[in-house]
Amino acid sequence: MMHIPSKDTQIIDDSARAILKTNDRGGYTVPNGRVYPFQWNWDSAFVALGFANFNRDRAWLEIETLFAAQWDDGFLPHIVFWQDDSGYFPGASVWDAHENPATSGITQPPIAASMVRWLWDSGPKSERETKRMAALYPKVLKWHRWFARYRDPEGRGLVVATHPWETGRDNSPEWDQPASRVDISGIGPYERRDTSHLEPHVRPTKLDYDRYLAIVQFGREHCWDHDIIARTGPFRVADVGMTMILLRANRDLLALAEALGRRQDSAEIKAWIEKSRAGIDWLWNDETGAFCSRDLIDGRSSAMITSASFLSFYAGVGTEKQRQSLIAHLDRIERKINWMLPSLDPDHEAFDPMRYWRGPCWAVVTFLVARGLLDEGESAWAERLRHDTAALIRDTGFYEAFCPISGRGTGGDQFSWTAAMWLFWAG
Ligand code: 9YW
Repeated sequence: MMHIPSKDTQIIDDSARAILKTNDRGGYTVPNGRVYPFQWNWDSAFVALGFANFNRDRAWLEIETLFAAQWDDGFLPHIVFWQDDSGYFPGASVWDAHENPATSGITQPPIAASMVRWLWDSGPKSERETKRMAALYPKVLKWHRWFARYRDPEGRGLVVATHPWETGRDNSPEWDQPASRVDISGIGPYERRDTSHLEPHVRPTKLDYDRYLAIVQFGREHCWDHDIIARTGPFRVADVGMTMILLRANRDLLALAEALGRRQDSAEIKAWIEKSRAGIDWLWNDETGAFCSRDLIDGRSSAMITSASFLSFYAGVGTEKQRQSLIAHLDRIERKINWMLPSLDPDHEAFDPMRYWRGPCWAVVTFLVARGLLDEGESAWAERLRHDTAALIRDTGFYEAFCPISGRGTGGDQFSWTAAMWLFWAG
């Protein structure tokens, strides 16, 4: 591997800020100008933390703009198409989900509540910021009510993902089996744009895309009726990542409700938390010794250890024995690669260190896992994850993700959420 000498932290800080400014489209930030020219849901939440480093007003605005696209029923889309751009496929007309603004019809990991709490807690708690927090609070609550109403059809306290894109971990091998029953016979010809910006070997395959589009087609044919989609759609998986993230987000929302004196809401949020804490054990796979996603159609566990498995620390769940098992996995994984935290267990046959969510390290998930480990008293591990993320960025650049073996960048560069993670945490 070519080793670029370490640069001064100040220079990297400046580059990170410059990336956020360059990707700022006025009120929202694109993840990457070429590859992802719209507003993405969980990206914006992470990006807000990056802006908080130098422009708190802009940080709040990022989340406010995202919630300006909330549907009447509380749903918050995964993409908001504020402007047209032919550089991304599938665009607004393929989704045909919502107008003014045009949006996609699926959601993404519900992390915004946690970011609102972080933002407010880390600030001066001035009247102005408290007002902004208080104005966002009911919108976030409405989104979480939407999750409780639509995304737990079996009442297990877990989150069902209805599309791999919803999980934010698009082509994780966890979805290979559940997506294999998606009927792709009705997919006509289409032109991908991602592979004209990036090398195909770092992206999801054609088969993955056929399935993604067939599931979009199902949603469109059912006029994005989320009741129908979550009960009868072709892809329904209890996602370990979204479930852990929502559990933590509900705890953060509860803290905001209490700060605002919203006692009735507190009782409702506490009930969600309790239900999830009790239900989460269904995701524990005893043979694998980890929390894994589970297909709701055939009830099977993925039996795969992914970076999302370690979000149990972030969610604050797991028995002592379960935690020990997960720490033992970290010890084992660490010996197999050079940079933590890979998105898939390197001992798994599907491990592919450059291909998106099948191996590369993603700064955002690593950050959440590190945060959880720190909260749970595993500070040495938390520091190791921070250190590795900082080294990857310092030596390679602000890539979308990184190879855990060579440290090379993979996916887009000048990436907003990687810059944000440097500013808020790693740098
Ligand atoms: C795509 C924007 C998004 C992230 C996802 C990531 C990728 C979009 O990019 O998905 O079309 O491949 O998987 O988590 O929000 O950065």
